[in-house]
Amino acid sequence: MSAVDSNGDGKVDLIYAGDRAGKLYKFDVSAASPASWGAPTVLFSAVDGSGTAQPITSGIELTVHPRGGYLVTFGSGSFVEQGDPSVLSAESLYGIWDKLDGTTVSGRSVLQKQAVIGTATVGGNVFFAVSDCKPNWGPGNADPRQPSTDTAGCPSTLGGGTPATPQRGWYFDLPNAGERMVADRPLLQSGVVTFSTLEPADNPCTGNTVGRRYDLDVFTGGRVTQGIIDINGDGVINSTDKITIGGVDVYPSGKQLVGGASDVPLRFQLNPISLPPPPPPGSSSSSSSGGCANFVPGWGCAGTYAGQRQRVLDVISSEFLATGGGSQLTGTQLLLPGSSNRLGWRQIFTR
Ligand SMILES: [Ca+2]
Ligand SMILES: [Ca+2]
Repeated sequence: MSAVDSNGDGKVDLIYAGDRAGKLYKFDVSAASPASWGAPTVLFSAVDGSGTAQPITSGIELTVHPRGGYLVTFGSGSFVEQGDPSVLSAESLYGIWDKLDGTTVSGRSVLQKQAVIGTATVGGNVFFAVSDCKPNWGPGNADPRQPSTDTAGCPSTLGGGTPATPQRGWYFDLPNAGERMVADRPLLQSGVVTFSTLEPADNPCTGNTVGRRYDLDVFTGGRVTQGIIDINGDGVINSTDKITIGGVDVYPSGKQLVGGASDVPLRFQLNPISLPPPPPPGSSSSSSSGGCANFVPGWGCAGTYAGQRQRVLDVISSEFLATGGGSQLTGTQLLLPGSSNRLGWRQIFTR
């Protein structure tokens, strides 16, 4: 479930929630009187490629869409009932555009498909690359994410080379049988949405459960075009942290987790940054900016610090089971996209 205060008055206006029949509901609770809220809308019904409903038991995360409305992200799958571990149904990750115009999203036929297009093993770890297709958000403004004509990053089997009719989001079918998204929620930060998936072992006593972590561009469902994983473990993210797919070097879109599966990754800053002090009350930001063109009071020169490495921890018993203990936490470097200056913020309302 995810709740939205769309007008910033401290009161929730919209609620998105899924059910075990694959229904993504939207509740409009913007009216002052609960009696006026009305019935929920089924914004989207998640079904696999064969039309079988996909249960939604994970949390939901959303962000503002560049064309207005919200992009609602979630994954499908179930791991709550006794028989769930042996269910090998096809599950998916989704990004659904709610345009807030009263329309619903009819199905995956109006979504851009993404898929794993290659894997590579580096240092004993399995990394993979996801396609780079671009959803067609329809005619309008100069959105940089135009329909893909890149058949290398978006094969023709995914629609590459043939711009699609206007779409309402993206989907990604999890590649392995039994793989599912049952984490508390996706982690969304700086345009990167991270999903943790689980692939239960047939025998729960073996502990050989696996999972995967997918780091996707939230607005395409495809791969992030900058490095975000330190795949060779040298503490630096640079052009050497690429894998070769079809003769092309690309930054990986995720990693296989052996010996367990992550829940929601935690993200924290690896190296504290020495920031200039905030400007004194009443002064203009430029007085303390030191010549920085995009000084942010209380933070510093955003342009200088954008792109700082952060660290993603895959928490839970995932990888230390396979590695036999040790630190019990396995981290990978994360490099946030560095061209966005302000990376993200949350507004806190007083009551
Ligand atoms: Ca509100
Ligand atoms: Ca590296």
